[in-house]
Amino acid sequence: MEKLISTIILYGVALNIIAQSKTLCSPVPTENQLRWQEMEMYAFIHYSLNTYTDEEWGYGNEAMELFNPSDLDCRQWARVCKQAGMKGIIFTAKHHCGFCMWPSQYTEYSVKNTPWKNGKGDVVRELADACREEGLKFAVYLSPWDRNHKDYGKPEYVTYFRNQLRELLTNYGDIFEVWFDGANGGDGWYGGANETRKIDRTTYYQWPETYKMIRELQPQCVIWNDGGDRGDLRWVGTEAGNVGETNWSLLNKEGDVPYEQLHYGLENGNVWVPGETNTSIRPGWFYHDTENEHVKSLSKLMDIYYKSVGRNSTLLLNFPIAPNGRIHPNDSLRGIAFKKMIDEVFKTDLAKKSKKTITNNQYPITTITFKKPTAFNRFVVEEDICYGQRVKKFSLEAEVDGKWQPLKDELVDNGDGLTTIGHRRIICFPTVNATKLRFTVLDAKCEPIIKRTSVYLAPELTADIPNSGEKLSSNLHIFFISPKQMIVDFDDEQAITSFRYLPPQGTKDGMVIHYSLWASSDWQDWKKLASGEFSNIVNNPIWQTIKFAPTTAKILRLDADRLAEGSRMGYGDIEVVKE
Ligand code: FUL
Repeated sequence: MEKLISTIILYGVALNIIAQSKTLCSPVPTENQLRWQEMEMYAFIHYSLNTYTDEEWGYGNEAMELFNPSDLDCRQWARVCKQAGMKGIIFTAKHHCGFCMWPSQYTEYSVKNTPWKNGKGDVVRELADACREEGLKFAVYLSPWDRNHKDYGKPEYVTYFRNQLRELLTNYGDIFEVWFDGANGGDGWYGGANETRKIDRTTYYQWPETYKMIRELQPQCVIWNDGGDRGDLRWVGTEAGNVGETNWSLLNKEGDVPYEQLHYGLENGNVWVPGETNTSIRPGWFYHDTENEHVKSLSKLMDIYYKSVGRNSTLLLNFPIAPNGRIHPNDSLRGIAFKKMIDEVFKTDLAKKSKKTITNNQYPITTITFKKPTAFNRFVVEEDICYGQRVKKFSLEAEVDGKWQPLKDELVDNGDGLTTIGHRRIICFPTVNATKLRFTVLDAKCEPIIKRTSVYLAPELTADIPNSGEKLSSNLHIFFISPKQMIVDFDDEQAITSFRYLPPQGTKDGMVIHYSLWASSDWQDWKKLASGEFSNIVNNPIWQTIKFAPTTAKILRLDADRLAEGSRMGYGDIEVVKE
C-alpha cells in the first residue's frame, strides 16, 4: 500500500513538473496563425493599370483601355513563385486606383470593360486556378483606399468595400490571407471630384463588422491590417525587408502601434500578432522598365531571408508583372537562384551526427560536440511557439583550440543580437572551426521549450549584381533658391529625358511627396516638364524617376509642392538622364 502511495506521489510530482514547463507565461498563436507561420515564404504579385502607366499609385481615372496584355499567363507566375520557394501568392485584386482585376458586379471600373479577352477575362480566377494547380495557396490584397470611387469617405463606400470582399471570399476557393493596406495619400479622382479625402482609420472602415464576415466566409484565413484595428498579423514598419532582431510576436489588443512596436513587437503584449516582412524583388512594387537592372542581388535576398524568416517572421516577397503579362526573366531567374541558395545553405545539419547534451542550470544549456573540428557559420534555433514565445536572451559559444569564444549575430550593429527566438532564429557569424558549440538560455519568461538546434556551413557569397547600382551625381550643380525650390544646373545645354530624385534616407524630414519640374536655358523662360506625386515614397524611399519628352535645357528646377515632414526640401541624390 505504502509503495502504491509513494508511486502515486512520484507520478504526481512528475506530472506537475511537466505541467509547469507547459504553463503559459505568454499569449499563444491561434491555429490559423500557426498554419500561416509554417508557410515561411510566400509571394506578393503587384499588377494593375499602374503597370501600363509606369506608376506606383494610380490616381483613379486611368483609362481602362490600357489593360490589354498580349501574353498574360498566370501559370507562369505560379510556376516561377513555386520554384522560388514561395508557398502561396497574395494578389493585388484592387490597388489604390480602384481598378478591379476581377469582373466585380459592384463597379464598372474593372477588367470587364477592357479590351483584354473582350471584357470576359478574370485575372483573380486565372491566378486562383493556377495556384491550385501548382499546389500554392492563394490570397488577396484589397485596398481600402479607393481613389476611383465617388463615395470614398462616406459610409456607402464601406458597404461597397465589403461587397467586393464578399465576392472575393466566396467565388475563388480558399483564401489564406486578406491584406488591407493602410495607405491613404488623400487626393484622388473620386468619381470626378478631384479632391483630397482623408478618413479616420480607427473608425471609418468599421473593421469589426468586416472581420466577422471574413471569419464566417473563410474561417481559416488570417487578416493583415496595419490600420486601426488589430488583425492577426502586423506590418514590421518598413518595406525594406527586415524586422528587428528582437522580435516579439506580441502586441497589446488596444491602442496605437508605433514604429518600435511594429518592428520589435511588444515583450509584454497581451495578444499574439506576429510580424510579416514584406518587400519587393525590385525597388518598386509595380513593374518599371527602368528597374530591370535593379533586381535585388542574391546576397541582398539572403540578407532579407535571415532578417525575416531568420527573425521569427515570414517573408512576403513581391514579383511585379511586366506589361506583357508575365514575370520578367530577370526577376524569375533571381527568385529561383534565391531558393537554390537557401537549399544549399540548409542542406546538411552538422549537429545531426554530433553528440548533443542538454543540462539545466536555471535554464537549459545545449552543448553540441563534433567528432572532429568542424567549420560552420550558421546556428538555427526554434521555440515551440504553441506554448508562446519565452526566451528573452541567450548566448552562443564555440570551442576553438580548447578555448571557448563568444559568437554574435553579425547582421546586428549594436550588441550581440542574441535576444528573442520564437518560431525560428537564424544566427549568422564568420566561419569558425570548432570542436563544440554551446547554446545557453540566459533569461526567459518561464521554462523555455526549445524545439530545434541545428548548425550549418553556408557557402561564401561573393557580391554579385549590386543591389541597385546607383551612381552618385556628378557634373551637376545643386543648390536651393528657396526652402522648397531646388536648382540643378548642368553648365551646358543638354538634351534630357528624365530626372531622378532619391529622397533623404532614414528620415521623412524634407522628403518631397508632390512635385513640379521646370526647365530653362536662360533663367527667364521656364517650361513645365511634369508635375505629380512620388507615390508610396514614405514607406519605400527609393529612387523616383520623372520621365518627359526629350527637352533641351541647361537648368532644371524642382518645386516641392508638398513635403512629408518639415519645411525644407531634402534629397539623398539627384540624377539627370541624357538622351
Ligand atoms: C503600400 C502600398 O501603398 C504600396 O503601393 C504597396 O502596395 C505596398 C505593398 O503597400 O503601403
